[in-house]
Amino acid sequence: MVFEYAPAPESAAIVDIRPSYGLFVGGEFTDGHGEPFKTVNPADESPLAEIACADAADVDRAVAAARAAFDTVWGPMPGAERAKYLYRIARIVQERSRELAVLESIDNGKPIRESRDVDVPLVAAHFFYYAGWADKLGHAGFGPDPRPVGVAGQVIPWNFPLLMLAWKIAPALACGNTVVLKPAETTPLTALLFAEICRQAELPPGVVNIVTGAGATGQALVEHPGIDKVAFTGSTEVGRQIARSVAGTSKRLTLELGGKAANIVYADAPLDQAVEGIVNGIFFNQGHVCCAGSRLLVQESAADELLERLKARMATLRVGDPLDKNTDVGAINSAAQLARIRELADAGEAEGAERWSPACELPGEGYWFAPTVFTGVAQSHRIAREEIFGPVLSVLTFRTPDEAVTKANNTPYGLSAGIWTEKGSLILWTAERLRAGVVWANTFNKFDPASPFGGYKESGFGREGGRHGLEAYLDA
Ligand code: TAP
Repeated sequence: MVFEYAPAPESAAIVDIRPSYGLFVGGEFTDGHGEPFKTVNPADESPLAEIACADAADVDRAVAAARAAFDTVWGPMPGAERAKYLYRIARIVQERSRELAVLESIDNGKPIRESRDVDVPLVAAHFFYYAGWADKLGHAGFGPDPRPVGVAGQVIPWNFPLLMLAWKIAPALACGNTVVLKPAETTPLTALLFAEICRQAELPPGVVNIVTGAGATGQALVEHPGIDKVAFTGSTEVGRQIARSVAGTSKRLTLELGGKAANIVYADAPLDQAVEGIVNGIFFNQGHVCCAGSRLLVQESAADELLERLKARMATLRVGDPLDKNTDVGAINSAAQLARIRELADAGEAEGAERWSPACELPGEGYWFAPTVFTGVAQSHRIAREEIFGPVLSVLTFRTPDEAVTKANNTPYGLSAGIWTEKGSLILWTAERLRAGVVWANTFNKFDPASPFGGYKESGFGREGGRHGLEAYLDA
């Protein structure tokens, strides 16, 4: 079967999901030679489309297409010309934002309010932001003539499918690299719609290639000798495997891995504002967020009051249809992820923590988990140590700022943290001592293309976003 490209209808009010999708290689949609797989709607388990699977030979073709485009077109192109394509992509993303948001919510399960107001606008913002850098790289402090690295192999997870794609592709292209990107198996659709957008923008063939498939496709990509750089976002476990496979080669590597962020609330904090930040920190995107505020550290004297207000607020959360604009918490992305969340929540109870969820009726079909809070959590409990990647909050208490910092840093991860207090000096004192790549003060889960993002320790290395995000894609 040959996949014909058909532009989306002019008034793409309704998303046009095709029965099957091919790989995007050298500017064409083509067959894959692996076993095709289905992507399902996590809100009701209905199959959405059949997706081609790239085997090692397909990955090889994609890398060859990216290399040819790098050598002949994209690498030599002046930055100002590359910028025009990135601006064009950004504008098309804006024009097709409704279609992208609906498709993202259908394939991922996230509430439409989030895909519409957060994910897709940030995707456009990333392309606009990095378009602005493309002709100014000589003024970015990397020396007068920084060069692109070459062909980048990029592997992304399912929690922010299109946004992670933008974080990877926008800086790579701005610097003059070409890319082969593998989306997650459970959320390939917006990456494939993005491939159409590349064609609509008349991006030269081979500059962006999308290879769909499971972990084996990702492995074939990161192990391919023809790529110069690996950029990975996903679990710490897979990140470790990738680091091992890249060791001893000349490939550059950046890893954005898991997290177990502490959201620290001091007793003087404005509690209602803190409650909003806690809810946003752990229930945004069903808690499928690497920087989720999954450990609430609350000062003992304010704990009872805060928990009472938090529970009252949780009782107002609407769980259900991701396409309903009133929904706050959508579907869990996959059966596998739901099983992991259940296992960890059960472990929380078994280890002696107290579990609470508001009364809420979950849909009968699909993958669902009610917003959950655990109190009486000890640092040794699995729910305090392991990344749950779901709508589950573990609450611990502290008495002094020193204790807060010690508990916050007592994790192998180091991606993000939050601090809530009226005292500016306490914010600075705490932030200086936290071993976390991003520290939010009196807010949480705020993202901006100009801000670098990345972790310490087992949360990985390298920064994405901002001027720092250029470093990974330049031989300076
Ligand atoms: P992973 O299982 O690690 O999957 C991430 C990507 O890697 C997917 O595309 C996956 O393909 C692919 N993959 C699996 N095995 C591979 C291998 N051996 N070699 C190369 N690629 C391979 O993570 P996930 O479950 O999708 O995402 C959840 C994790 O990602 C969480 O731990 C979360 O914290 C982390 N995450 C981190 C960040 C940042 S910025 N630090 C952002 C988002 C998510 P399949 O989908 O086919 O398995």
